[in-house]
Amino acid sequence: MSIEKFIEGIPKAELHLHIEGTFEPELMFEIAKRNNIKIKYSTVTELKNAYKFNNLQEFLDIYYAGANVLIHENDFYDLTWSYLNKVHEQNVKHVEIFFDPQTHTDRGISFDTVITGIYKALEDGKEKLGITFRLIMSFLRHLDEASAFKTLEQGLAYKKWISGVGLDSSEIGNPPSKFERVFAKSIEEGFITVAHAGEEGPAEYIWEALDLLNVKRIDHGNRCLDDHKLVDRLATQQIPLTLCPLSNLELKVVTDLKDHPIVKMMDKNLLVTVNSDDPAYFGGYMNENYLGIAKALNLSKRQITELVKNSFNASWLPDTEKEKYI
Ligand code: ES4
Ligand code: ZN
Repeated sequence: MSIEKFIEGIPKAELHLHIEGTFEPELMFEIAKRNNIKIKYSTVTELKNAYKFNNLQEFLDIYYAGANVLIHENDFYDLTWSYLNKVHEQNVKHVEIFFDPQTHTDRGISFDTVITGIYKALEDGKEKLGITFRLIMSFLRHLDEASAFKTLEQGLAYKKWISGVGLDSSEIGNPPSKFERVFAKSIEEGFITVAHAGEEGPAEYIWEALDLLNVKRIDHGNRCLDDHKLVDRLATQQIPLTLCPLSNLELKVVTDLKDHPIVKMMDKNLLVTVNSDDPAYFGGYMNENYLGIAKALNLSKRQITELVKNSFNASWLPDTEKEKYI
């Protein structure tokens, strides 16, 4: 069997996905039209041509601009439903997805509108497509602690729907320590914590995420390789890293997929997983991410199977559910 068919056929889990990053240009134009909002670009092609990034910040500027057209509950529903249908075709069985409440509440959209639209689609996805899910509310680290606290307060009313909290957006200059108290309160309230760390930022930020935010997974974590003591810690405790190969390529975290550290990390006994991050912006969903590294790094089917098993292992599914896949 070809490597393509093998990747397509194997049941997969996605653990690092920003729902706002699944906003395909075609849907963006459709929603902008019905909401009477003008997009800076006049055609889908023109918009897609703007997707050329030299770093994380250049991407974030376009990503936040795109999210501006999302106004009504059904916009958030359509965004999520369209993502679920896409990954259903790719044999994705379980998703743990981020949403960024502040991206929307800061422009006057209510927390309820955002989460209800997303959640209803996830419920429909479970019922109609058989995709199980967890939802993670992510704080924007370029904003202040007070704003994160306010967001946490808003999330408390939806505790039943939200499994965890995360930390994303502009990493350099916004260390995990900035959110130590918000995360402590989040844990007190029963949320699991994760954080983006070591994507562009230093290994020190990964230490902080572990020691100050008590995270159960590190999102990205590429830069851990700069610090062998950190690698030891992550390997010994089997803290999962949610890697995003195409994202790393598009944001110039790596210059070529052939240089992607995933195999080096597996060799160091790190619990690494493959994810798509912001697939509408980075040119691929789950299968494209797996295929990208499989080809660039000449991965065997055994290595791909191991990566897939890692994802189910690192997921927040109960053991009885995990066992179906590992
Ligand atoms: C993100 Cl790739 C990445 N890094 C940090 N924050 C983000 N938000 C959406 N995508
Ligand atoms: Zn991310």
